[in-house]
Amino acid sequence: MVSRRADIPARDVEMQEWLESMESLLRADGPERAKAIFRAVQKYLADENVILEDATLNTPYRNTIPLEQQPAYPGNIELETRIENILRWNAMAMVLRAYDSGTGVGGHIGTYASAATMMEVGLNHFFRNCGDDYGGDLISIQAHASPGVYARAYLEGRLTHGQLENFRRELQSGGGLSSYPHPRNMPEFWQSPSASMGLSTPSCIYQARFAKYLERRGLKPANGGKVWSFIGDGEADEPEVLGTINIAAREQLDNLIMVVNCNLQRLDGPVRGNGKIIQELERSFRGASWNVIKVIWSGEWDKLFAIDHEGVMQDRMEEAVDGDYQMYSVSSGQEVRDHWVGTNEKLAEIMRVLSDEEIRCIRRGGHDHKKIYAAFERAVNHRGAPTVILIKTIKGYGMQGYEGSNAVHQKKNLNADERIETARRLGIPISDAEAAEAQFYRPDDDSEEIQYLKARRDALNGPWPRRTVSCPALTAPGLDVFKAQTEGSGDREISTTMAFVRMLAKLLDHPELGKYIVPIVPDEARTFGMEALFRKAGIYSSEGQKYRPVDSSTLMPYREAEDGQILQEGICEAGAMASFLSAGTAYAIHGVPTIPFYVFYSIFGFQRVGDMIWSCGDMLARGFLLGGTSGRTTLNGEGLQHEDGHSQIIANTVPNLLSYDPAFAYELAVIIREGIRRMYERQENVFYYITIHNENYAMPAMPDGVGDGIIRGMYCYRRSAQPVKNGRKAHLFGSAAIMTEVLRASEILEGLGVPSDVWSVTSYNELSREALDVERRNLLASGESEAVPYVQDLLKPEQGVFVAASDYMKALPLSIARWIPGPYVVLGTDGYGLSESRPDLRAYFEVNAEFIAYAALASLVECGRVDKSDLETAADTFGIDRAKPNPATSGPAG
Ligand SMILES: Cc1ncc(C[n+]2csc(CCOP(=O)(O)OP(=O)(O)O)c2C)c(N)n1
Ligand SMILES: [Mg+2]
Repeated sequence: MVSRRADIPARDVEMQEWLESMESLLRADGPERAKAIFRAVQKYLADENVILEDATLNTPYRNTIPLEQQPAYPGNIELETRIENILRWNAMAMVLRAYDSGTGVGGHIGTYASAATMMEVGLNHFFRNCGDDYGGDLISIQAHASPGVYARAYLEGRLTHGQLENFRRELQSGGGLSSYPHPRNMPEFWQSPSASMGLSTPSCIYQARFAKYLERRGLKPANGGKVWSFIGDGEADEPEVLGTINIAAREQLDNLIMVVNCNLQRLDGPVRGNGKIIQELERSFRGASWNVIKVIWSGEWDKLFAIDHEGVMQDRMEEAVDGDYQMYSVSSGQEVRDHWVGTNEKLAEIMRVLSDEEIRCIRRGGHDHKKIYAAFERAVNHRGAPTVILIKTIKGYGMQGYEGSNAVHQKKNLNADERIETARRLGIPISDAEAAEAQFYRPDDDSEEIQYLKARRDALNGPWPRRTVSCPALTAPGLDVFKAQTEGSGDREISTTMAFVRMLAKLLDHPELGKYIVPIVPDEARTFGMEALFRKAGIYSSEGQKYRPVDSSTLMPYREAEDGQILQEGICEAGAMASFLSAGTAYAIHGVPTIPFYVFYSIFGFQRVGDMIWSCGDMLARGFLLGGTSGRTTLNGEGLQHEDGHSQIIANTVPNLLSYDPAFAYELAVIIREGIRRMYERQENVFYYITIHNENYAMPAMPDGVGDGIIRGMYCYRRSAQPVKNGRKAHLFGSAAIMTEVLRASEILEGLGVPSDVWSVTSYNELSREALDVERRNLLASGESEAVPYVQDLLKPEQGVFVAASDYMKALPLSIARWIPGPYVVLGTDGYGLSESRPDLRAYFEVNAEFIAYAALASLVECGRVDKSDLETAADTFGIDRAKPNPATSGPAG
């Protein structure tokens, strides 16, 4: 007789019989056969249009791995618990001492308290560093658990007492510790940043994928290495998390293990008070074809499951919501029993096995070493799909009086009695007075704890975290590689985007650099004219190409290949950025100097995935970001959601990002060559943002002696041949495609007898950064230094008026205003874009040649060099409407 479930009525004989047959099948032929038959039944029903909508997405609310499949634990749990308690204490002490210092620098206790056991099981038994025969694991943790990581490094003797003392005080003598994992600030310690919730998921997914890409392309040995990604359950609400899990399954990333710390709480309160976050996440991940492992209950529950023959306890587990479970974590055993059992006599009977005190203390799976070990072991051995482990814990576990409370996330202080009580409970052998001061505790080097801890890490190739960079330097190519660009295009009109694509093709062909180039596109290759590269370099696909592409007979087929070089990310800028981050950090993670070129619609860069660009800076990524179709008026027709006139401004907010807005192909060539030299030859931790455009014009040959100016941000492109009369002289600054307007404006002015020099500004950002740096040095030298900023020095000999025209907001040219030696008018494209032709857009935004010439004349009028009547005449000739509303604040509708 089949063990009868309570929810099946006794009189439903038919259902009982079906279940009995299933049971005998299972017992006789095993689970695989049972599954096959069940699937056949399900398929039959589907063929009859009877769909079991929720048939397989959720499994019961219990551990995925049953007791009988649980492996033996290979470590010493008693000793590991002792070590864990010391870590818990020191992690808490760091935050408490930071609190006591009165500096208000903050810190978190609750997250690590809930995550400690899973992290310790990983660190003692799984997380393996790179070794002779192993590629090395990349582990990303919940940022707020960082105190526990520091506490461990302290026990290992890798961090000093002083550094712990200076948690969150990085400027203190002897060094401090950053709040969260920040490779930028602790480059020998942290490998990957995670403090901006949600971003570590795409980062880890694409790191796992990029490792496979490197293996398939023969750039890295296929010697394993897992990516472990720990996130919070609240964090899983960030769209980047569930938004990127499909690709991991599609790419069969069995080198990826995500662990969600399901303590059922986020910062303010429950994650899903009225539901179950674990079941919800299970559905999402299973729906995306991940291997899902749930760790919900500790070993103490196993004896209850063993007597739950009718599934009454299981039913109650399914019924209770997270809000109930959270309430249980703060309640007495009696209260839990009463609420849990209610009027259910059968359940009351089962629960009688435990005393009230045992009920109060009964643990969740996330605090049971054996349950965690079983899950981790199964995950590392799973093949063909990524694994997510959903682990149920209590937030602030062990913080008596606070665990599970809604306020626990923000808890930064305990009173003296609570500290002493905590130290006692954790078995920390320090005096009451020391406990009240939250003194750190470190056992002797030859103690059992330290010996064990070190031995375990030695067996796993050394301590974690550790960031070591061992990557060969590349030699930057000579500028002659880009001869086609430096020689100019003759009469042929091309855009900087076309010039870039040709340069990219050249680099792909380069004998030494070629294999390291990683072109990345988010479904925009055709927009940028890159489709010819599909055939040449191939699109990376872990499955190769199982179909004959529709355009196979053309010159530019859509070619996917297992060793394809292009990363075609589809319409997913977050994913593409994560690929850029992976390729840009491969020098540190894998010792492979890949050079990413990520080309995207410039408006969907900073304002769409700016936070990821920020974390590229944190993770010391290298490579080239190319903002295509850039310029508010150069991308005509596309309208306000596409026309970018501000990304250069935002780019300046990323301190180690160099940004350029070049006008000519040769400028682009000089900048890219210099970028390769700095990032891959000199191995500097900078990266590049370059805007490119789709306006075609004849690209001039590179004049002599302008290389340095291009890199520094500005040089004189064309001097006027006319002599200066009555101080009538204009200097026109142009960048990118607006240079065409500036050149035309210069001709207009020349025709009016106003000599004008044309200056190409490749980077206002570089100019202003350098100038501010020089100014600061002079300030500190209190008159001893007379260093002059580059831009000031360059323009010092010049007289006349200065007019800058940019396809970006006026703030960009304005950023160098203080170093201009005369009247300075800035023209730019403040305001929303709109759908129009290029000439009409430029007239509307007041950056066309006529307006530039008008602005120069107006400035000369102010200086008394030109008569006002001449300006009036010019305004009429140029068609300047002086009653026109300001485009910065109006639109086509007025
Ligand atoms: C993008 C972003 N938004 C908000 C925060 C602030 N924040 C830090 S931790 C946290 C709650 C985290 O909850 P959960 O992910 O469940 O982790 P737990 O601490 O519960 O383990 C919040 C809102 C952040 N760091 N990043
Ligand atoms: Mg949480």
